[in-house]
Amino acid sequence: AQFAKAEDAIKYRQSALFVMGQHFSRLGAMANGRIPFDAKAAQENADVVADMAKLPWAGFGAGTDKGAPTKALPEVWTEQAKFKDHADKLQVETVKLAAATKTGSLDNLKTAFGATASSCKACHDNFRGK
Ligand code: ASC
Repeated sequence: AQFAKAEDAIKYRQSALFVMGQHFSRLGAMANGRIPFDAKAAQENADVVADMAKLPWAGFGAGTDKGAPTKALPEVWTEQAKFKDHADKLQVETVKLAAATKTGSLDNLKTAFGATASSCKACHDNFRGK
């Protein structure tokens, strides 16, 4: 296994998701007009989001349902194919998001941000508890 103990796997996946969320919310601020659109910053943030989107899944291995505080629901392990579909979808959407930011178009960012946020939400609704 990649992790010495379940606690490390849980911290690892939470850390990747936290970093992703920080960079994703900067894109959201641009997409929603809370901060000015900065094409270069958008690209940099989207690249981090796409990189981070690859990482959390290795931290959801067998036996990592407990070992540190976690909101992950048991369905992560009992519905693994469905969980993987969500993880794969996120990665597809974040690659599209990164590509959209490279066009320099705020409209493209808005569209791709919305699609990516839907993918975040779909997985949270099914696999993340309170
Ligand atoms: C975000 C964020 C999420 C998603 C989700 C979309 O900005 O941190 O988890 O969007 O809220 O509904």
